[in-house]
Amino acid sequence: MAEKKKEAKAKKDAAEKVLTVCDATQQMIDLTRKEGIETIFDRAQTMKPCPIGAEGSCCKNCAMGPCRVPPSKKEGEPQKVGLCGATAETIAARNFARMAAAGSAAHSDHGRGVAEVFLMVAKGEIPGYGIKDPQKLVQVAMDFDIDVENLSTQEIAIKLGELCVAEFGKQEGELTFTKRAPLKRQELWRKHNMIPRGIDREIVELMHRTHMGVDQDYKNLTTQAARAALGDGWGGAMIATELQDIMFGTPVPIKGNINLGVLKDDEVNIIVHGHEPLLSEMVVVACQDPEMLELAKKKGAKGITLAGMCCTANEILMRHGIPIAGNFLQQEMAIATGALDALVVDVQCIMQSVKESAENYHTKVITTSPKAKMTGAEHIQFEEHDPVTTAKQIVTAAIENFPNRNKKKVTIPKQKQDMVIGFSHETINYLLGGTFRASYRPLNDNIIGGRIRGIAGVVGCNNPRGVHDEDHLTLIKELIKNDVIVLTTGCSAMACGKAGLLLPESAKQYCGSGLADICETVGIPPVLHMGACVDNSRILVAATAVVKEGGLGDDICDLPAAGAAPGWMSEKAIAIGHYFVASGVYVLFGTTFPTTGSKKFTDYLFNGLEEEWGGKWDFEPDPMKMAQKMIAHIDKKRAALGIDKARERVLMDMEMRRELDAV
Ligand code: SF4
Ligand code: MSK
Repeated sequence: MAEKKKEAKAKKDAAEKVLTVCDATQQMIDLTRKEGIETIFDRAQTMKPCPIGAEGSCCKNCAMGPCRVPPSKKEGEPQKVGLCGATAETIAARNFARMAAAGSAAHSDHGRGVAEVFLMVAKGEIPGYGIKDPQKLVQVAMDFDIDVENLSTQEIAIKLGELCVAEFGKQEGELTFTKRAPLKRQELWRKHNMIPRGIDREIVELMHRTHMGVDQDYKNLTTQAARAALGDGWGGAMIATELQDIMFGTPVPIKGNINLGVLKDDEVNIIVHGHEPLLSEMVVVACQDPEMLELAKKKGAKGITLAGMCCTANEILMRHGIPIAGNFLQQEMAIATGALDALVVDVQCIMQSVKESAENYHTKVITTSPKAKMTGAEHIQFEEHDPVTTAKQIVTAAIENFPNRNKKKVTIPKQKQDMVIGFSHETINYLLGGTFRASYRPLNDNIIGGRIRGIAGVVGCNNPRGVHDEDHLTLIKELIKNDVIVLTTGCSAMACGKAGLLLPESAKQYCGSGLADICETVGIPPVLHMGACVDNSRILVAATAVVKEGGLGDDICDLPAAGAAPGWMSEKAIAIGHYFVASGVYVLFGTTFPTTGSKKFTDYLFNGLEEEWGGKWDFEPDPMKMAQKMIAHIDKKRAALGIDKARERVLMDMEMRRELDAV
């Protein structure tokens, strides 16, 4: 009886708990609960995370385990070790390193796919794709020391494609894009043997070193984890971003809109979800094809609405203004609108539960990548040589499914928010400096002068262990209130979009006077949407450009800047965080931190690394405190640069004036 009462109370508490600050999501949580359809928000209440796994104290790297080595509870009690004698710090470091390896592999495999398609495009083997940004092609080719003067566009593209594909399997030397980093950073990387040789090689070596009985020095493991992560940020992810820009266009500011209200009750609704823009670029074209529109009409629909989810959404939003239906935690919610005819997925961040959710409605879940199939889902494989045909097949399947929609089950939330997006590094350069003298000088001057206090990168996922979107928004509002300009990507950018922070007008409402003035003068929002998860590489390039512009030190670690992922969940976030730390940035994670089971290792990440690399990790679950820590770090850097005084608006009295006159 007591058990039953307890269970009933737990259910009541869960029902009353605030789960999201997004009204559209709340409406769908209420609806799914009423209909008895379970979603991630419900599972997060009933399944608690394993405390030993959460703190990185469980090793299952061999069949003598799993071994659990949580911190000793009683004073004087010896710290447990694994059967093989592995210490808590070795186990936590190995687990952390494996997360970094998996995250780096995910971005980099995406990058490899892009490089392979790019090469085929350059050779003229794929109809429908081309070179949309020849200027960027030349710039990137020069990074690879290609003699652009004597080559045609096609020849440059072929050479660049071949060299980019080769970066993945390179065995010796240094990854080409690492040359883009400030010279001081490159020297530091060389000193610590951290420059990646080849993207695949560093990940393989990291997996080897974390195997039972190999690397048992947590510091050595942390360095190789950085080498693999740098191979992601300055390698795989950067290749993905740059080649996608060359093929599909470098983003420029455009208007878009976001949230479940972008779906339409009288049109065929298709959502593309995942991370790669290769197929979705062509789905955009197919949805505008007169033949497809005609078919949609024949089936009783007024048209075709294409929307995105997660980072595939960011990719087609940034380049085409295609609306976003929602971020990571909204994937089941989009299905629950009852108006989704096809959920088309590629790779990463696709919850297996979408198939189960779709069983309650008419939604077709269509997988497209041979790397990511889902039991029970329809598979229409993306044929790289003929993306037009694959895209048309997918759109046709969605249209054919439209008549199966049960109108009584359709509930589309009305929330739909406008936003301005498309802030690539090149765009920021032009916007701040002007087309004829594109430069970061005005940004640097405003930082030095104190109107902008510093720069923050706020990125990453949603995590149902916290309140959906809330941590991102609380943190970012506090930062811009304190004149810190925010660069954002991924699901964090979408949270900002839904809350109206990606509109220039939001500056007046939320920013401190310095940042508000700049935003008004230049006409930009205080939070700049820079793209998908792989586009965090754009933040690295922007940070380097600020260093090279001068006046703010000679390495990334000198900048008044900090990074955060308050609602992270993906292994990719660990890879991103680690390449930012290894690039000299102070990085804070919220929600949970995967190494706290080992005080020694965590202390190394949070304190020891700064002395060696200039950057460091930190954990802060409270977003307000997180903002304060970031601002304190920014102020510390301002003081070190000697520009802290610029922020103090000292009013001169007569005596001070007399002193000045006397000089
Ligand atoms: Fe246990 Fe060592 Fe095997 Fe890990 S590697 S499971 S700590 S015996
Ligand atoms: S989609 S990795 S939930 S940001 Fe890139 Fe969002 Fe995180 Fe996936």
